[in-house]
Amino acid sequence: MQMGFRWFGSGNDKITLADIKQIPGVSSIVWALHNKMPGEVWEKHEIAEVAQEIKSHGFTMEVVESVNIHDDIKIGLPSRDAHIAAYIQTIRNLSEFGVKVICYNFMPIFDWTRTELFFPLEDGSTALYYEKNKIQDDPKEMAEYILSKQQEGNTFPGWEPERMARLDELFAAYQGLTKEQLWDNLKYFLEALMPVCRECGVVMAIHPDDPPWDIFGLPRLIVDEPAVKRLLSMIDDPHNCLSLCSGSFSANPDNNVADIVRRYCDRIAFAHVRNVRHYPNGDFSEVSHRDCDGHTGIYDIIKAYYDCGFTGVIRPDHGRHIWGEQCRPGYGLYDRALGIMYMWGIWDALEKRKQK
Ligand code: DNO
Repeated sequence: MQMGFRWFGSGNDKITLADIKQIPGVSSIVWALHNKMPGEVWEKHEIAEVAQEIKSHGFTMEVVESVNIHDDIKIGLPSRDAHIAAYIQTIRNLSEFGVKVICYNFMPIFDWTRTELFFPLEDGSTALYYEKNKIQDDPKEMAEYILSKQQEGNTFPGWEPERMARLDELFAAYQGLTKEQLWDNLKYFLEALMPVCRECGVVMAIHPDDPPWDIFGLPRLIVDEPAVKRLLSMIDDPHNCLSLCSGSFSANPDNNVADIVRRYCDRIAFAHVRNVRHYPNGDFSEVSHRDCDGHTGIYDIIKAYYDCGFTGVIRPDHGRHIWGEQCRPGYGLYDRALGIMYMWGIWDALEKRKQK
């Protein structure tokens, strides 16, 4: 595996590339142009600026997370073709800078969704938390809560305030869209992209829905193993892959992430590793990466990647907020660095054992 670290860019992240350089074994920066709205072309001069910074610190930048998808594509409006053309141009531009994997998601309106961003854990740290009961009524209340935690220069991925300001309009546009139609629209989008992906050597890697179930009446697709199977066979092309996020899938205790890794390893282009703790009422909280702190099965997952000979980028996903760090929810330096050391610990032990 190559170890990656998500970085939100100069001026948009308190963590610097120099900080990241000091975490053992990180070779790849997982990046994006976070100021771009879905549908906008990422211009070469904008990419070049970030590329120069990342490369000057000796990192690779082959994974972009995310190039977000315009709602018109998800809804299947006639205007989708223009947005797809813009997306294709972005793929071409990114490929010129060595980008090999584009992580994206196909969730209607909301990206990752939580009801509490700083939930106190018993050890004195805080972490992201999902309370099932709160996601039944008013999407606006939830969105307002999440946006209220955004600070200047500290954007949340997938929660563009400009889009959130149009929630009524967006809900109206998605009104009546069925799961099957959403699958069709995903297929249409990917089919249009595949020729350029082949030509440019870029893989589209979908991120699972987080959490993996419908919310506020909006359909969600990438929720379990049958959905993964459907996605990969719907377009059976090595450029149609997964960004396997362990925490997203394992919010549903019926999902076995290590099993998904073993079955689909050759179609996993990028991985997020995160641990989740379930509560009997269906709520869940995020916890440290240590296996016994949650229910995701981190050891089994890393072992599955190891056994499959995974060579792609793996990054720690959300961490807790520890030692008083003031940071973007889930994306502090300290706990993600601890997560990396835990993953290396497992990986190195497996490697040493093999050598004996
Ligand atoms: C949240 C992230 C997601 C992810 C997108 C990928 O922390 O895991 O926002 O980047 O869903 O498109």
